[in-house]
Amino acid sequence: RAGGVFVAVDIGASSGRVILGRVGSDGPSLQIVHRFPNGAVEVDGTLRWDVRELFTQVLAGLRLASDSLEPGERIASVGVDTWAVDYGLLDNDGVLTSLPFSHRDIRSGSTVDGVHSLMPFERLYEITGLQFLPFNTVYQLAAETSLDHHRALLVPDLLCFWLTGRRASEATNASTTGLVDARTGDWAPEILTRLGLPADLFPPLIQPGQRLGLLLPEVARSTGLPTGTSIVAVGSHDTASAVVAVPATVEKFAYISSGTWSLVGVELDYPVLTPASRSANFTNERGIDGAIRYLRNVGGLWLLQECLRSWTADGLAPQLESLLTEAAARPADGPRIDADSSTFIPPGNMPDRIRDAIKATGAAAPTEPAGVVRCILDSLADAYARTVRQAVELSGAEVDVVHIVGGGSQNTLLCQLTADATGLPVVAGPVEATALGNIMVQARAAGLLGDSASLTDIRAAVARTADTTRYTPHGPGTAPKTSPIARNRRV
Ligand code: LFR
Repeated sequence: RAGGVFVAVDIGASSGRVILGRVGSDGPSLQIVHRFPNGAVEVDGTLRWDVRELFTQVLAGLRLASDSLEPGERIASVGVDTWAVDYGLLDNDGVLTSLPFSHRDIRSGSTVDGVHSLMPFERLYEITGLQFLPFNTVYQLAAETSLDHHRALLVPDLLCFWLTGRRASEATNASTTGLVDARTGDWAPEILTRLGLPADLFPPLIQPGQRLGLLLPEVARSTGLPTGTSIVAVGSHDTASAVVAVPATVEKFAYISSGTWSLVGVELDYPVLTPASRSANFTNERGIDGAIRYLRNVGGLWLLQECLRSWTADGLAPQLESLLTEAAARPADGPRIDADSSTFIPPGNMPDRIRDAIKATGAAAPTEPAGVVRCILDSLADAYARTVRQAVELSGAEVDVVHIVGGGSQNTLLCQLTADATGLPVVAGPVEATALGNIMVQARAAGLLGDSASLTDIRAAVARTADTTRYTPHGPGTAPKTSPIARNRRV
């Protein structure tokens, strides 16, 4: 089959990338053409996303992508993914009214009780299967003073609107709002009505693989891309795209998409909406082809990123590599914290908050940065193992191997600690799984993988070229491979 060239715009909470993906018969290969920093900005004491600046970076990246083509190549399509949950509000003229709030803003959480008084969490979970996170879109919307004459677009949908002039809600990301029915995959009228939200607050859904539209003429002009270039919907929730590109070669796997957040779970073909799943706070987010991403958010490398930021501000000039080497040399039975705790969600003063959390467990807090780093990684590995175990128990899925993709897959200490804590082999990589998932969904839509290519086929293609490292567990770990529930039993 002939090959094709695609562009992934992939923006995470701490950095963005524009990537050219060439997909040939031997699998995909990536060329990063543009990287830029991202992070919430402070505006009048609130935490916002500077989406206008992000859009400028997207345009710069598209220009670089166009300039990086080899003779004879053309870009078949472009896909956009970012983190989930956060949204921009547009007025009647389609103009953004203010910069979108970050889910790490302190307003998150303040509306939870109000929302639950209109609709108890039990009922919300029964419909959406969405884990409780104080910043889910449904709670953020409740903090808006007025939604009259407003429309909302999740961040990647907003960027796509600016690229094409077309509004749609991409389905995987919509499933993180708390407003989508886990069974139908569509907006849940009962929730919108009971919470007094306009039925048309968000536009109708579009599925990954569908064509959203063509680049606006002014975008084409400023980027050098042909006016006929398509924007194709991908798993615009970065985690959905990352899970597409887990290079699994067996059916029974768990995944950890490890970046600013860690998303830990399994893939199912049915949602699990049981009270036990609700109590364990597992989520049923939508994947590609209607797959369910049954997972839980775990604190993630945010803890480490924030510590590095604090130490840098204190003039310590921390070098991550040497901190990790020192951390690896420390004993395995050091202190642990609850990496899942919502107290770690907002930014600021992370080393002290971690030390306080350690002291609260009765253990002595490390004085050296390497001790804090080791505590973070031990705690993350423990949380990964606990979460894999729970996913197996609650869903009935079986797990033979744990895949770690994303930035965390480069952290050899974290990967080994995860193998040790789970007692399962860990396959780490690819680091750019999100961009790969974004590109492979476009490649399939372009007919490159055959008409009926399944997720398994996509993963096999990714595995052919993916750069991975295998970690073998030392010790028994804690994660059972199978649960007492028969696999594939609908729960
Ligand atoms: C990861 C992620 C998570 C989501 C969090 C907030 O980047 O998209 O899946 O829970 O960010 O949007």
